[in-house]
Amino acid sequence: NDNALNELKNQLTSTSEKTQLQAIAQLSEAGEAGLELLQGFLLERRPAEPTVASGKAYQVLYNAEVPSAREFLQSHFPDGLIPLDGDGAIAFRDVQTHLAALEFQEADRLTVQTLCQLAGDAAQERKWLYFTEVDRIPSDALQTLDRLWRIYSEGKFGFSVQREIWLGVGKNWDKMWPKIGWKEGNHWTRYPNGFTWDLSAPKGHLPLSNQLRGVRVIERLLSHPAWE
Ligand code: UYC
Repeated sequence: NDNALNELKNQLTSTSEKTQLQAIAQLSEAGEAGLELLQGFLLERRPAEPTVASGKAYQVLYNAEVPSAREFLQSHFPDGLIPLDGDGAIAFRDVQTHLAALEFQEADRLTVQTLCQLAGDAAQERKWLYFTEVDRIPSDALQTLDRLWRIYSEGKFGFSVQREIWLGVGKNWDKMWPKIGWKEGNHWTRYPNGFTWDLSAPKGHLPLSNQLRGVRVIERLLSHPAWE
């Protein structure tokens, strides 16, 4: 009813991210009226930086399978919530599309691929990063990838999220792995099916960084000047 919808609409303007996310989840189940409120929310917020809440609202509309919602996004946000242009924009847009669609496994694969592209020809050909190549990845590219992962994951995923956890455990990898679900006891989580490819995953679970060749790549990624 109207009262309940109004209350949810108010909650969208809350300063608490958690309250906003709860309101969005409820609006996503409130039929077309709920989806229309989410559209209004995106338009009102448009001048400001996308947030975890606007990312969620976008994701709900994108996945609603309601033609009017898709048409709204097509006409107002045809390239996703975060406008991407310049060098490498196509790769970032691909990542954005899969994140918006909640296709986290494909987004993860494209993220690694994009990092390799940015790290130079040798890395691109090899299809994995050598740790000395990580510093060549421009800060703004890493920040863009991180932003995409954060806003389409309720703030759960992304390099900066992993970095905070890593700093929180005193840069101790043995403490880090179980926290982000990459290891349990003595057992490494197996790629790809051992990982959790949805938002029920622990904080910092994605994007993945293969540890087969050691921790130096992720160490460089999480110590990159981009995060200072
Ligand atoms: N894999 O176990 N991983 C692969 C992870 C390890 C291994 C890819 C992450 C431990 C092999 C991704 C973890 C290990 C391959 C990840 C993990 C291991 C492979 C695909 C938890 C054995 C086949 C992209 C830390 C004990 C490929 C890529 C190959 C692939 C990710 C084995 C994304 C986060 C130490 C044999 N694993 N990986 O990089 O190169 O190939 O042989 O981390």
